[in-house]
Amino acid sequence: MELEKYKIDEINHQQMNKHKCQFEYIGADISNIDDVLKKLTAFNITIPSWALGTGGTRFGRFSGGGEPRSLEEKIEDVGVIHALNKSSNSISLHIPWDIPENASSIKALAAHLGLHFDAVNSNTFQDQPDQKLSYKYGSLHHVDRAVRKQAIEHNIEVIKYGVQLNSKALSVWLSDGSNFPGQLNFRNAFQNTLESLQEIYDAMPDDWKVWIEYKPYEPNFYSTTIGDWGQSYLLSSKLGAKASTLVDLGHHLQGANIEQIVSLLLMEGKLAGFHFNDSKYGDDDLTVGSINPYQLFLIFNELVEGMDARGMNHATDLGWMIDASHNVKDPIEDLLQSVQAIKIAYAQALLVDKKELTAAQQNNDVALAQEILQQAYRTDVRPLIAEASLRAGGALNPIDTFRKLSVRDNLIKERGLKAVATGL
Ligand SMILES: [Mn+2]
Repeated sequence: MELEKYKIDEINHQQMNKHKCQFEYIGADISNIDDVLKKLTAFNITIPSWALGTGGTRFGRFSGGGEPRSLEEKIEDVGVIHALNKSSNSISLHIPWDIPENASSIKALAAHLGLHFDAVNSNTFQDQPDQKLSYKYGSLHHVDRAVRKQAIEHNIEVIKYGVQLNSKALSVWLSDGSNFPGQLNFRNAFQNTLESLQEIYDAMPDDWKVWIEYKPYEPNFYSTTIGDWGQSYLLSSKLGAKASTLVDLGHHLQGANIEQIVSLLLMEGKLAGFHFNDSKYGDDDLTVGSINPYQLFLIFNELVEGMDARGMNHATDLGWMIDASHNVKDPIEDLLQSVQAIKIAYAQALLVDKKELTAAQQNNDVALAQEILQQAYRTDVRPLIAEASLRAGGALNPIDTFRKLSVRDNLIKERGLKAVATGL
């Protein structure tokens, strides 16, 4: 289904007076408001193809109805999200869950909805039904060269699909690791991974990038071969300029200072981008900003500061992607909330008074530095996000509009109550 703009406009119209009041109130306080709005409008966050169905856990999965049954329907759902928030103009595919059988018709559908394809993701953490060798003991790090070769070939195949769709990056997450002490020789596992990645790297087109994701544990619980940002950075440094480190917010041990990691990776030109989500305990894949919005703000503060220091374009020079999926919400509402939370954190970071903060840091004025950051964090920037969305042709309040237009009911009518998305 496709959302008609006039229906969104009608709901905006009903909310316009209240919005105008709120926008004028906050606008009076911000000197560079046009610049902030321009940056907010340009800032888009990629929707992963695997998040459009209801997520599951290893214990169960409770489908919500009207889920997309094909890649085409997943693209249509991203189209709905983008029509509402004007901030989700791309989709990231996971192979083999979402193989584009007919690239040109898939591309045409996406373009019709104002979408393009971001990074493609490989999958060597599961065995596929027609697969010759098993990944039970890992893929790119495997002790057996034949298994490594199979995993390398899969990644090269994913690149080929991506090239057909005009993607420009391959995102690699490995579950490779060990469950028990003694199971692995760490150095050999690392070297095998490096050699395998080098073969994949060499097969990439010149204008492509490879993003190397890390994760400390799960599904392996003793060691992960790319377990932290240092290990990922080591690999991406050895591979070359087209390789960099992808930060997934859920892939850290509790208490890790993610904003500091981000700052240093940016300094070295080795930050690929983000998988956004939130967590209370581990890789919970909860809605972005639902648990710790202050951390998200602090990360964006480092991003804005670090990107500005290198003269980078906030909207296009890093990969911004959601990697969250949960089992009790409507997936489209969940994604709308996530994008909203990201844009709020970004807007707040844009409001930080950099000059004053630098002066406070130089003077060791610790209390003032905190005041400056929290002044920005405690600003209710939602009218700014709404105004940016309105100017781009989206909804003032995307979730509210999604509900008022009964989008899910319409999807259930179209696809049925028992429609289950492919993927996780
Ligand atoms: Mn991820």
